[in-house]
Amino acid sequence: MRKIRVLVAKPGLDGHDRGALIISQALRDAGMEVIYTGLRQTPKKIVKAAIQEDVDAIGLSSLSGAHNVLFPEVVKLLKTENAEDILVFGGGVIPYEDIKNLEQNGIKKIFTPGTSTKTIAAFIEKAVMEKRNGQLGILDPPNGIDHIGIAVRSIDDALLFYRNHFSIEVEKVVEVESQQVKVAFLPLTNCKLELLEPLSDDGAIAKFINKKGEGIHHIAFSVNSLQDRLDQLKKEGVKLINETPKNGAGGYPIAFLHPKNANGVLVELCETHNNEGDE
Ligand code: CMX
Repeated sequence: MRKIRVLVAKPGLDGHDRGALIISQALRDAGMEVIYTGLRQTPKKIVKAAIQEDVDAIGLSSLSGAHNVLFPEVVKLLKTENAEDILVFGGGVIPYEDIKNLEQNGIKKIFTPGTSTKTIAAFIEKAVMEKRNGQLGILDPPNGIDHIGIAVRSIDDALLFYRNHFSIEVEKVVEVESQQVKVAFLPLTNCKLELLEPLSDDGAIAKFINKKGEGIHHIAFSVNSLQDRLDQLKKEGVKLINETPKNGAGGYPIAFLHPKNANGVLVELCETHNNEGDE
């Protein structure tokens, strides 16, 4: 299989390329062929080099603040040259307000300072392979929030609030012996609440309540292709609690990520779409 080829380019006037050089080396270490343009390139020169070098992707780095003009210009010129199959990534000092606009204008992903080179390499590799194979999916955001898990001492007591004041009713209650937890599912329009009551002093929920008191225990995203996504997250350097999906209390495959990467929030991923209607 052809190696992934990337052009790392510095458009515009800024004269600092330490970051671009570090990224170039990291992508080489990840097995890619990397061509670096050097400083102060015009979008036209970058597009010409990308086509000549037959690259899969262009990585643009800008610290000058001119990204809003220069990055979309590269995308536009690629289109003019019928080379829009070349993916464009960006990095540098780019305010969050600009990112959405850039990503809507054809930049596949903006990496902000602090992103690990492992994450960047894994993302580019996945995006190029998806493009080559004509698939899309696991680099997209989750489909939504499947549920929010709330640790409570007593489901009956907790329900007084949700039933009496919000008319939210229980759909089903499941006991998970192996985890020593009782789970009540409370469906809302696009999301559920999961009330989690410890069945004994052993088990994760009892441990959580003893340490932190009652409260939000985890947030669960609904995703497609759960195993592929876990493999991708692992490659990107995200610490997983479950490396393979397990069967969740809701009857569909789930996996937990370590809270370390999510500011102390326990994140669960659920692959709900295969089992729609079973819950
Ligand atoms: N919020 C924030 N941090 C949490 C956490 C939470 N709710 N639960 C655990 N952690 C932290 C721990 O403090 C620990 O941190 P360090 O590694 O820094 O010490 C880390 O996560 C791992 O926790 P652990 O208890 O050492 O590891 P385990 O592998 O034994 O268990 C976990 C981890 C998340 C799977 C377990 O604690 C848990 O919560 N299980 C799910 C319980 C549950 O919700 N069951 C209901 C049904 C779920 C379903 O099937 O849908």
